[in-house]
Amino acid sequence: MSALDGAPASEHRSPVRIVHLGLGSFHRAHQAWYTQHAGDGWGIASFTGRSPEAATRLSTQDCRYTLLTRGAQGDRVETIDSIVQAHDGADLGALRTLVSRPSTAVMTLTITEAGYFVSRSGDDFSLKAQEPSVAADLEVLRAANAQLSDVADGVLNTAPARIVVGLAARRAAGAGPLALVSCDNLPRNGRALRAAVLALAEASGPELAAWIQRNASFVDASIDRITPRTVEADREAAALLTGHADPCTVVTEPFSSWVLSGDFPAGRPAWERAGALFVEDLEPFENRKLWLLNGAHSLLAYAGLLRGHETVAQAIADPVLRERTEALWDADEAHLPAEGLDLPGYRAALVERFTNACIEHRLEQIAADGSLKLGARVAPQLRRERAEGRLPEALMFPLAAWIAWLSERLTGPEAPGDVNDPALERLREALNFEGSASTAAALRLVDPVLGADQELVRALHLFRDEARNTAPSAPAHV
Ligand code: CS2
Repeated sequence: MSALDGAPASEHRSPVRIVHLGLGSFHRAHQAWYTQHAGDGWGIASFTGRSPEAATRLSTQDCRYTLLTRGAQGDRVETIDSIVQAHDGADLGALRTLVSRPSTAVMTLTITEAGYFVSRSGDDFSLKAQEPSVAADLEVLRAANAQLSDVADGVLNTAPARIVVGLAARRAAGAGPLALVSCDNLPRNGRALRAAVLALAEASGPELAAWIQRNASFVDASIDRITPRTVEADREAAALLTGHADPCTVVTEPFSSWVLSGDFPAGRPAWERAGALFVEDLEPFENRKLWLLNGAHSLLAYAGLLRGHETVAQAIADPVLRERTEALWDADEAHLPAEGLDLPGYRAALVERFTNACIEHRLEQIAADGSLKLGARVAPQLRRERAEGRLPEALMFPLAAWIAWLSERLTGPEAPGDVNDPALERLREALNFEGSASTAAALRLVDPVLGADQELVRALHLFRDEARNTAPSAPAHV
């Protein structure tokens, strides 16, 4: 039996029908959970992102792991075994083999906002071909043979390029169409993925790109389940309930949601049995999630860290930040359909989810990659407001707090410099400009149109000091 055949023959494991890229905690708490609860025997082969470590660890325990669900009322544990294989993301051989099997019907992805390398203008996305990691992948694909079968393990940097290699093998094998489901917090994530994959495939030749256009269905999806990084205390809590230690334990909240829009030409699990929703028009759902949940998360992260908080539960319990959050939600609501989304219920549920102190969701974790996240979470509504000539403080506040937080970490001789963002060097340069030029340069990295809006930049620059001054001198743990 080859390693790709999965579990020992003595025990039944589901056959691989899904290939996943991004073997992180969120994948294990979300898509793997839905696939298991669909109950129709679909197995997942999961590939890591940058390092092979998670795959090695999970493989040593047959890819089974404990999911610890922490509600305000208490903990629940269950064993998830829908992931049946775990691989190093650099292992293109395994990827080719699995993607080129006709039985593989779906590819899912959790590669983070930073993994797509696209910029957006209206409904059009284009690949950031100048980014060094993308440019290097384009070069590799250009130089390879038509099937991309000579691209060696470990040479590709980006997930979309790895997908292109997998799809080239599927085409060569005549294995037919499949669906690709993006599970990252980007608006129109399926389209973003399509743009990145097609542009990279073009480098290998027009035939491959044309085949992908005809055979790959790029599904848009809005995904939701708060999944903080697991800490030792979570592993201990899980071990007390299960009676055995599991280093691969994942901790999550009781709430979960998955809304999808698109075709599955080779079939899919009955995810709706586990609560997934299939809709024609995803936009209202994805805007509700990105603007209300993720927008508030970013607000709480930057303003909360400035005010000395460490977790979402601490930040939302701070009356100043609760008021800012409610004001943000009021402003968001003006741009969401009044019918069909149960916005009052959604907001009430968010407060409950954020207040769940059993989930230790670190603000530092959310604060990462702000230059990418804010563009999806607050820029679209703010652009609409600017088109009407308004300067809504409620929507400007998360941006002001972000810039104030960046300036605290990146400027001055004592600056700690601990900012996690792919645009870190450009942010550092931006924040060191004089006066409002610094605000303009930082804002341009989030959204070029907003960054060129002089009136907004002036107002935001003044407001940024106010955001900083809301920080009390001593930590305000509540
Ligand atoms: C968070 C999200 O880290 C972040 O930026 O806002 O990961 C959030 O927890 C999830 O989208 C919840 O579904």
